[in-house]
Amino acid sequence: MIAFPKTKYSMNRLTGKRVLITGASAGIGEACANAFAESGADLLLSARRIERVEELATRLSEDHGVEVHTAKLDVTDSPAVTAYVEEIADANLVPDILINNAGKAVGLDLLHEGSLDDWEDMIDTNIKGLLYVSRAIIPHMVSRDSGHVINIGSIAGRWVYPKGAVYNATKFAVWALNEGMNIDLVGTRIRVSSVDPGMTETEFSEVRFHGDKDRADKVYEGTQPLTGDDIADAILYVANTPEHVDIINLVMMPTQQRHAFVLHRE
Ligand code: 8X3
Repeated sequence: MIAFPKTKYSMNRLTGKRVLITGASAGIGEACANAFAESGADLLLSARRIERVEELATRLSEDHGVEVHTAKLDVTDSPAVTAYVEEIADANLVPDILINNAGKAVGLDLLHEGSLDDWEDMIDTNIKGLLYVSRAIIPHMVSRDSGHVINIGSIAGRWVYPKGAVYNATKFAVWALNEGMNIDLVGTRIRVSSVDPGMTETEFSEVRFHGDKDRADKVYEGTQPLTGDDIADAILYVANTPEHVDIINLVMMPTQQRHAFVLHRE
């Protein structure tokens, strides 16, 4: 096999970096944990489902020799987020890269028929959770004048689709917060990026449909969605760019999708 020469285009700038990933127990978060560990980055993995995160951590530290810390964390619990970040700061584990991944869609309903519980869940996780974690971590990045925040947005934050309004609103908020963080951090060396996927097959649809797997499977029928690994690959690219480069938004969709309303099914 021919080994490709290491050029500036294939340089790994992630080895030895510390990456904090929220919602790391499954889907895009888990795929990011795999991808960053493979690149030699140390990890801070958090999720509500601690057993899954601990299993993942054991496997990644054995396979890649990286340092992995885990925490049971619900990003909607503001005091818990503050305490967690104080703990990692005290232990000198402030991350170089924060991946604000924890997020969800719950329910798909006409606005006037929507469930308030579903709304609270999405708003608390996708907007307030992202804010709590960012508010706690970014000051540490500011005092070091280095860091990179990567927010997981969605094409749902560009186009509103029927029955999706509240989920759409939360992802429009991520778009706005990503832009706001960028503006407010100008003059620092802290970069802020969003990666905004279209149709991606993870637990996303099962969660949206309250565990109805058949209904979730139908979302992806006859088409080839993105996978968590596809998104992780893009996030790795965004994180690995040189320090003077800030990718503000990276929008990605399956080749069979070109817009929230334009999807090819076989
Ligand atoms: C996931 C993409 O279009 O299903 O956020 O909302 S979409």
